[in-house]
Amino acid sequence: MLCAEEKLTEMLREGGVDFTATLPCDRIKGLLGLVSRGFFHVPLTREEEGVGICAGAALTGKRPAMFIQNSGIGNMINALLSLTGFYGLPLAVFVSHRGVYKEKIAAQAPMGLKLPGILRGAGIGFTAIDSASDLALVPKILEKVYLKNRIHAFLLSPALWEGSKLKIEGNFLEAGRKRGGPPLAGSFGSPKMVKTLSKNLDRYGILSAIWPFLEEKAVVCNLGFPSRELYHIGHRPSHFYMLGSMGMATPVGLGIALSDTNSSKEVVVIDGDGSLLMNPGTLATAACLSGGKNLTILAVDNGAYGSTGNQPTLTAGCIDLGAVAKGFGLETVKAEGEKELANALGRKTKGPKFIHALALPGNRDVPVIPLGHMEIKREFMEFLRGF
Ligand SMILES: Cc1ncc(C[n+]2csc(CCOP(=O)(O)OP(=O)(O)O)c2C)c(N)n1
Repeated sequence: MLCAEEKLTEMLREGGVDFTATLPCDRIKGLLGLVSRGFFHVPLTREEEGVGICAGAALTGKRPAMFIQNSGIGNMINALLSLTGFYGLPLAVFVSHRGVYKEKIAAQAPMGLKLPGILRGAGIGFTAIDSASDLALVPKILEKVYLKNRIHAFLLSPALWEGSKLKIEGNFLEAGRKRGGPPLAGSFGSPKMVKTLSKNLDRYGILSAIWPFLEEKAVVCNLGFPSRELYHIGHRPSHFYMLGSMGMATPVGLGIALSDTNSSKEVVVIDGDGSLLMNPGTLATAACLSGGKNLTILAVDNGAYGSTGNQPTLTAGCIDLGAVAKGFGLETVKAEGEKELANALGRKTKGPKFIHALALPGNRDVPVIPLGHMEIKREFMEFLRGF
């Protein structure tokens, strides 16, 4: 018997889908594994970019489909309306619908709960797929999408995958390594190797190594496992844990640093390669403003969307994140291993500093942060008041 992920991919094939673009969500990692191996597949840096790429593909007569988390709809909405919808191009969007069913992460609720209203308000058709039997609705709608040039969102409840027998083959990086680093199916447009960036420390190892040096500094930490791991290593009121809003850790840190007009106190952002690639413009903003000299951006580059199942990001392919930061004009230090990380943190720079911390992929099995978001904010603001 086929599991829900296999049934859906069969329907996509029968519906003529021939171009896919994905940005991961933990809850659809099995589906993403099948899609990335079975179809022409573009791994995205930002959901909005996928709308443009799929519009281009549709202009050539392709039948594009995107696979994303509902938070990504927030990043896509303008392009969906002013590009795909405006020019009457087809796009099927398969959305991992978070925040509504057995959700452990409170920050998923605001977008998840409001999603139907947002789509309704935008005039975008959508269908809730809450169980395997609802999958029967997909083929007819998909046909309409491509024949009538419509946008349609399929809201995939996590309930759909409950009890799924799909065996996720390790993670994408493991799969790449086991095969000796061959290309992922159709990924990156042209074949690129999947490389591991470090043989040394994983994210937890890096966070443990830098933890003693973070005392008295304002720390803004990336969402997902980075924040969970930092909390587990040792909570301080000076930590602002991002519980959602991928791509916003560095902007938040920059805002804090810019507000300290004497640049007297240090602000450290612990960010990730996936999150920085989603919003790289912020590196340009940080580099070119005259303030924010007290900002350190520590990019834990594990070459993967670690928190959602270690799907490779482009830094595991062809992008050197340190070179990107340097290209924008940031003072950049590469660091691997405990000593280099300590030296990099201690190094004095004239402007904002970018530490390119190379990491092994992987997450430690630590629970979600027990603090509420308002408590995190209160503690952190109190710490900043004494800043
Ligand atoms: C707009 C948006 N798209 C997708 C997600 C799902 N998501 C949460 S964490 C994450 C991976 C972040 O990867 P990276 O910044 O490299 O950090 P890592 O977990 O690897 O340390 C993704 C894709 C999200 N929260 N928001």
